[in-house]
Amino acid sequence: MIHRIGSSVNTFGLLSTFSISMFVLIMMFAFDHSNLNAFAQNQSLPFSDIYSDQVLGKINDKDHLAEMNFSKPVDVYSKDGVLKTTLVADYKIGKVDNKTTTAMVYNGSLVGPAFHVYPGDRVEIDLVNNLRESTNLHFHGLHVSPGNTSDNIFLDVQPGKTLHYILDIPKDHEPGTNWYHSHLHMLSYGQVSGGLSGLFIIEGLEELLPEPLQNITHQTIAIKDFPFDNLWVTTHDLSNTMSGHESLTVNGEVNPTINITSGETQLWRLANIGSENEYIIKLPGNTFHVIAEDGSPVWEVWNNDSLFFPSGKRFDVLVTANGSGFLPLGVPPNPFTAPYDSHVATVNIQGNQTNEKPADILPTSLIPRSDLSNATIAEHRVLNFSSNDRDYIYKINNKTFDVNRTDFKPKLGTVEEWKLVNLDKISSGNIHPFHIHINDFQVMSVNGQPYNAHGLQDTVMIPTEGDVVIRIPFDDFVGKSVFHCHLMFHGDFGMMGIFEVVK
Ligand SMILES: [Cu+2]
Repeated sequence: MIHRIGSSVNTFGLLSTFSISMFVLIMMFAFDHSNLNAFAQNQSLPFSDIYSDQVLGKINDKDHLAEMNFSKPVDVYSKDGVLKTTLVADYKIGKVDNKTTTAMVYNGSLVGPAFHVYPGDRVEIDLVNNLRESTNLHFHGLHVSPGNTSDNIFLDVQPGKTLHYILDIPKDHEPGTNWYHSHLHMLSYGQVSGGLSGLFIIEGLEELLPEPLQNITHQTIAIKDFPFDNLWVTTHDLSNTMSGHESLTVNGEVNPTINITSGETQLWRLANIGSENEYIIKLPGNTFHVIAEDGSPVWEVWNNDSLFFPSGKRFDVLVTANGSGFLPLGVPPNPFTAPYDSHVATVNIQGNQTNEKPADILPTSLIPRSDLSNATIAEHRVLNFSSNDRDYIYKINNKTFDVNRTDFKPKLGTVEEWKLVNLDKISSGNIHPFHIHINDFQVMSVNGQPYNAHGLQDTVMIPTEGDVVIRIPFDDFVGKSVFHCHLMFHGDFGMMGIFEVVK
């Protein structure tokens, strides 16, 4: 079971083989420059231009230094049904984990502002591109139009330009934790690694909780691996995610403290808003009660001691603090990045009481079940994911992404079943977190075993030599968008396709 991955011995093996393969990949980057040159020529190498002399001059000037602000993300709420705001993408220098760091950030902050909107709201965002390369925006988890200047990842906001995004959030949009980030093909990995992401919360989740829980304390826990440190600047043609020079951040801080009182129940919004790292989050002696996954409230609340977060994953959970003192909000040690990722944050449990029995007040369901098990399937499709790490080629159905090719044309109002097959060997460690824009899906089976879905999701990990079967309802919006591997390096290097919902 994908959710229970933390309790599976195999998973740790999987993760370490993944790490090893990434390490090998990075080392290939470091030493095989014949391939790098080929990529640089067609500008498909992430980061290729970031540290040109021109850019270094810009980021070292005192204007940009003066503006640096690596503090916690700013919360921006809609008002009277409208959220109007500006996102300025620019280079900044600041300190993370006491290391001087060069970043690409929104509004001068390591984590972009957290947007809070309500179903039915209109969102207007001016994206100002002060980078020396194109960028754009994707709203991960939102069920909105993919057209015009809505969640349209085919837009290209060139350097020096501003684009006015307008999103209409449907009145019946599910509440939950989503996020936004740059999604310009071939540059998204570098830009999100560099800092260009933030939370996008659809409010209203607590109204689905039992009355005593509707005013509990919230914590947003936006996890991001941040590989741009001073060493990275001098070795700019490789990701240092696996080279030991990254900082793991939560809300822009390294190892922040999260306060909770013993016996208190809080709502934690956990999100992996980084480009590639995956985490297993656990809090010793405590259990997570999952009330929403990928921004979708569950029809059956489920519990686990650990949660698996590939890039893009979110869980909204209730935690009733058990124990006292300082506990690591943890991930298993990774030999290539230790000690930075031994844990993401520290939880300070104050007091020592358990006067509240969680089972008495916790909900069992947030929304009515809308199981697709008996849905009429309009189309069955098979998507084969395969990697060529040697040549940095990542394919779906033996094809790399082509903006001029529409892979699938689902009909509006139908449900399709997609079998996602990972052809990569276990030894390669290439798990692929599948993500589709606009439309959430239900996981039906994993490796042939029926899967007991608790709700819908938009991101699912396809295990090596394994498969996942999903059912996708294509409701409400026509138009083109994409599905892809959310290990953004793979997506940038081809593992992405286009679907167009037609009438
Ligand atoms: Cu992948």
